[in-house]
Amino acid sequence: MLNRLGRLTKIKQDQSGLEVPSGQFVTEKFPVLTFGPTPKIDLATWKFSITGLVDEEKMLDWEEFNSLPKVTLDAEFHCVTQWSRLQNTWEGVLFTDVMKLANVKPEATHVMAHCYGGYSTNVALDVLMDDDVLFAQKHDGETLTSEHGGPLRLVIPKRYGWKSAKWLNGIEFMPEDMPGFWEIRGYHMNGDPWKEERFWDRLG
Ligand SMILES: Nc1nc2c(c(=O)[nH]1)N[C@H]1C(S)=C(S)[C@@H](COP(=O)(O)O)O[C@H]1N2
Ligand SMILES: [Mo]
Repeated sequence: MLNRLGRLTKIKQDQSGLEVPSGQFVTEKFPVLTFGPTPKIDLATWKFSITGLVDEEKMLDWEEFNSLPKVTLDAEFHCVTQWSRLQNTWEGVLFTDVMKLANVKPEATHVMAHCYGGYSTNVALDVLMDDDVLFAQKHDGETLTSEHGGPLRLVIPKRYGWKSAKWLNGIEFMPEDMPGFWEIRGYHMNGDPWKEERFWDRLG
C-alpha cells in the first residue's frame, strides 16, 4: 500500500487500522526509555529558558509557563528501539505558542532542546512549528510522571522518540543544525520514522 509519503513500503496496520512505520511493532504499554538517572526536579525552582537567536532571551518559571494556553491532542509515539505506542493523549502547550513569546530571528533554522540532567536533541524549526508539537505536562489524562519526563517534556509525534526530550528546561534557536546527545553518538539528525531515519547514513 501507499504510505502517507505516497511511497510503496512495508507499512502494516494495527487492529484499529492505524498505520505503523516499517520496522516497528505495536505495544499498548508505555515503556520507559532513559539514558542515565531520572533527575529530581523541584517545581519551586523549575525554570524554562528561551535562548539563542531571539531578540530577547526569556526565562519562565512554572507559574508563568502554566499561564500559557493549553491544548489536548492525540498522537502516535515511535521509539527507534522499535516499539510504537499508537494512541497517546497529550496535554500541554503548543511549541508555536511558546515561540511567540520570543521574537525569533529569521536566521534561526534549528532548535536544540535542553534538559535537566544534560540530555539534548536537535530538531529543525519547521518540524517543530507543526500543529502536533507540544510541551507536554499530561499523558492519557494523568500528570506526567517523572520517569516519563515530568514536569515538562517535548513531544514530536512525527519524529522518533529520542527527539521527544524529557525534563525539558530550555530551547535554543540556532543558525544551523548541530547534533544533540544521541545524534553525536550515531542517531540520525532528522529521525523521521516514516523514512526509517534511524542512524547516520554512513554512505551518504
Ligand atoms: N532527557 C531525556 N529525554 C529523553 C530520553 C533520555 O534518555 N533523556 N530518552 C528518549 C528516548 S530514546 C525515548 S524513546 C523517549 C522515551 O520516552 P518514555 O520514557 O516516556 O517512553 O524519551 C526520549 N527523551
Ligand atoms: Mo527511544
